[in-house]
Amino acid sequence: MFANQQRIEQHIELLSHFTATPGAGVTRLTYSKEDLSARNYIKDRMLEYGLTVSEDGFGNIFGKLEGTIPDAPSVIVGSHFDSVPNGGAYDGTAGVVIGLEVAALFQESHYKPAYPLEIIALVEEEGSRYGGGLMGSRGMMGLLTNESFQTLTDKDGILAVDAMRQIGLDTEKEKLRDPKTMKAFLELHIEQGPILEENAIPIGVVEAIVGLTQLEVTIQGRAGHAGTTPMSHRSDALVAAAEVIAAFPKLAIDEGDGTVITTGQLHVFPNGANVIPDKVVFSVDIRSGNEKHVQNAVRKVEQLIASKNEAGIHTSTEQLLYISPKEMDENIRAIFKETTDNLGIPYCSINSGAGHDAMVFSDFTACGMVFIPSKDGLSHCPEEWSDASHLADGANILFQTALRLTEG
Ligand code: HGY
Ligand code: MN
Ligand code: MN
Ligand code: MN
Repeated sequence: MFANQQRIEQHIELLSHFTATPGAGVTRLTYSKEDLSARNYIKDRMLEYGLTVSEDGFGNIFGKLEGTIPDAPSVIVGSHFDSVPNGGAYDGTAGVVIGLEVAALFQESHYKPAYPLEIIALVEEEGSRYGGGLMGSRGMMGLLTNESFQTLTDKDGILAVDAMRQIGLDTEKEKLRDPKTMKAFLELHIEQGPILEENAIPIGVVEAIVGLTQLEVTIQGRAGHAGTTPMSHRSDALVAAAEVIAAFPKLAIDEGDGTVITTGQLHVFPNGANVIPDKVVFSVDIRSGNEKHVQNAVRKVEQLIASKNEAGIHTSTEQLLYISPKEMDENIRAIFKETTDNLGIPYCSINSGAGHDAMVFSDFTACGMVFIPSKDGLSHCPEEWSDASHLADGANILFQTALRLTEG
């Protein structure tokens, strides 16, 4: 039984239509109407492939094929279905689609698993609406307090729980997942970098995922008239922020070992062309495969920001997310490699510079990730693209692995 490449391509194509920015990539924010359209499509396919469908109190979607062993833990296959603003059609979605394909192959093969198979579609991995990221998986595993979730708002002040209700989700549903109900988590993802394509290798078996932290920095200055305020009398929040952000590239390079620092979000208040900015809020994303470098970089960034506390300028830094580097499960990596070999597909071992839900689950169950090449190494942009034949390769690997892990 082999993956149906055409069916996979169709899922990717149809899901890409559920975007708030047609013609400018995929923008699918959590609990938006685009989320609802994608959610309904995913749930319909899960039903079509014989799964029992449910959603938890965060809106994560589960499709379950019961096993013959009563109350046995599930082999879970999936990824996230939200996106970055103006992102691509494959980040996260490819992993959900491969999960759907694995379910379809189980149905077509009439295979009765001993351990249940679950397909999962997770919310808010990117953090595009609520900040931080990995919300659906962290929430499932109890890493978000109920209080913090009940008060969570987006940048327009809309409560997450209200946004959930607006698309018909029940916020009172069970939120916590007992790790004892999880046997393994398998995630296919696009590489989002150039390595596989440059080396013409269709499959990467992920060894480890970088550690990462997301900071939110607020710099408070004093508003004033752009024309009448002498330069010597200013506490310009944006100038202070710009001096800090401009120092990040050198700080990352000096830290070395592939450490990266990015400011992707910056909000200026009151944002008037003739007003001296009195407040700036910006993001700082810091990553490295070595936890020491992440911690060093956080400390140096915080010192740099604190050094701006001078006449009229006040700074504050909040850590929205911190996850240490994570190794993928050795046994699953071995099964991926053996399966890929048996299928005659070339592969290499690879590390992930991107964060993934598998980083969260790996503290609770055995996790494995498989990468497929990204065209020109591009991701988080409308040009993001992967070859459907590589998706089919990935589906075959995850199907065979899921067969092995669900057998008694
Ligand atoms: O930021 C990341 O690495 C992932 O795309 N959320
Ligand atoms: Mn189309
Ligand atoms: Mn992403
Ligand atoms: Mn992703």
